Amino acid sequence: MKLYGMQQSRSFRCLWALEEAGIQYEYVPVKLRTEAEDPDSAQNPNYLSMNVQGKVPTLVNGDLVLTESVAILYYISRLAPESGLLPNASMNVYAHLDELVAFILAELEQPLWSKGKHLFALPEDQRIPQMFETAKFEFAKAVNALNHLLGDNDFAIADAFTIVDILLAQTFNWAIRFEFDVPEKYVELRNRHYERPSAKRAMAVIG
Ligand SMILES: N[C@@H](CCC(=O)N[C@@H](CS)C(=O)NCC(=O)O)C(=O)O
Repeated sequence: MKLYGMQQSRSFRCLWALEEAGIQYEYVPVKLRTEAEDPDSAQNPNYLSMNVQGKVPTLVNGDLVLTESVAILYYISRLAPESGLLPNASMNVYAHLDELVAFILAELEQPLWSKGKHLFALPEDQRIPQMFETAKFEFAKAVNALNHLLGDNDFAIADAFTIVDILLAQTFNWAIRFEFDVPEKYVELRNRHYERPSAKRAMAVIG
């Protein structure tokens, strides 16, 4: 299995899950915003044939090619059910897990990526720096909603570490790097989960 990725990107969540699941893999670094002639570029035709948007991450396992980080997280979890990354739980617990995954992507991550796009990812003539304040406002609203969705446990779902904890920790790490206002309890959440040996191994791989 190969994971194509890049530092400081959503690739980390997939690497972390691979390490947590104990699955053998090869990590292939990809470069963004370099010329298509560069064989390591996400714009190189070989890479574009796997990931039409020229984004990271991409997971390849035999004939299977996945280009959405959350689909990759679910796939890894199902390959290694003993990891508990997806718990053996009731319908209601699963419904809550799916709700949190959707919320993290659609509400919590969205303002972070909006800021990233308008800071560096979009072509310069498409960037609107005035939206940074809007992103801050939206992030604060999402954090407030999250306070109501999460309990007071060490883990988001039941009593064990799952893909939701990976997503939360990485999303708050991203928010801290992008200088959003992150309440202390979510800084602590990030710190606690990033102390896991699997996170440290993934960090060492991604560089
Ligand atoms: N929905 C995708 C988003 C992938 C994505 O946007 N990746 C960013 C890095 S975190 C990227 O490759 N950006 C390159 C670009 O926008 O040019 C996922 O979750 O995997």
